[in-house]
Amino acid sequence: MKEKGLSEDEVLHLLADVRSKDYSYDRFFSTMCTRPHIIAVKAHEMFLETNLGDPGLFSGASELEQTSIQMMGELLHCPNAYGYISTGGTESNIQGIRAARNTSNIRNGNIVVPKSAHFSFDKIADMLCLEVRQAELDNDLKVDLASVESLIDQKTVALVGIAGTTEFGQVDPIEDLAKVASEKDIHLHVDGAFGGFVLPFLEGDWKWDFLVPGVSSITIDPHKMGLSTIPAGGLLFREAKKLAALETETHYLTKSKQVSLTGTRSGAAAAATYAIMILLGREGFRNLVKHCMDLTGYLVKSASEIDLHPVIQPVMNVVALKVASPIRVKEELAKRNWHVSTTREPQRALRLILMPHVTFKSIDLFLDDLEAILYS
Ligand code: 0PR
Repeated sequence: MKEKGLSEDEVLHLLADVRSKDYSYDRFFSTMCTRPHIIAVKAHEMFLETNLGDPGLFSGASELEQTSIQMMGELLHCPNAYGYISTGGTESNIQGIRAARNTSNIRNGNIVVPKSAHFSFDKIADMLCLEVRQAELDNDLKVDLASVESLIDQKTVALVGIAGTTEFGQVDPIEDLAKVASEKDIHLHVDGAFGGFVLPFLEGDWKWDFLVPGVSSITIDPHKMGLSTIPAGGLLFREAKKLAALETETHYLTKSKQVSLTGTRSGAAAAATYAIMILLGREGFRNLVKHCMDLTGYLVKSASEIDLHPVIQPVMNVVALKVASPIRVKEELAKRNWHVSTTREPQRALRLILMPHVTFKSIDLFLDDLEAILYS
């Protein structure tokens, strides 16, 4: 830090300069985030200085957090859900499993996750000292129930199902997992970080949330398909005692107990999440998801015209396209300022997320470049 500071204008110029080095969302097919809705940005700004780490000082922000959780609970068929606004899917997954472990009375336990689980579960293994057992997937890339059952033992503290896998957007057979979990009295955590704001608005009769008896907790991220600002995650429990299992005594704060992983945390994310949900309503989200699914259908159809096909028929707005040498193709696309990612072996493919910032035009331009890379 220099002795003498700069003028505000100089600082802003420097910031704008650096910001111009960031790529634009217009060129992203790799991300599960998107530009936040303007109302979310405004709400975020209004509540930026609030601190939910000491909620008694910010009862307004705290009220918005509770209302956001209640609205997400309604969406997931449990209006009386207990939870909090976290920093994202990783924190929600960590805390969901921590609650399961803390209420189980099992030491040196394990959890059974699908092989398709997000890497946040690797962090969980390390942080919570739990063995993470990976269950096989079936041909549709859903978790295989027999494999899950074979991995469960006396030390299993939680099963995990995914509603919208990171790489393929697939939904695990949550009802089947819930049956097994209920029979064995094991916590079932559903990772709906991505699918949480998609499945409730998708056509079809999806049974994956608290409507299914046996689902104990759900991760749902407002900063993905919820159009909220980063960092906004949601963690919801069916029962109060699970949330209570995360409590730490806080002694000198305005509330005597805290459930979040972080201490000081802005109320901005809660306000942004609240604002977007009341602004759009279910109808607005339904339209948004329909738009993303239209983009998805358009991409799949247009790709098939250049003989490219998805690994699985997309369930939500995630497409994994089979191409030769996906990593090389990804690098070539990056040279043309298109940002995609690839799925893992053994189904290595180009992974494309059709977020609201994508347009029909950008799909056309992208596929023109992809065709040129592949065939010329
Ligand atoms: N669970 C699932 C199913 C996820 O897909 C993700 C993240 C998480 C949990 C963790 O969420 P947080 O990243 O909010 O902690 N899925 C994306 C991924 O890892 C996140 C992402 C977002 C990646 C933007 C890249 C990017 O540019 O692929």
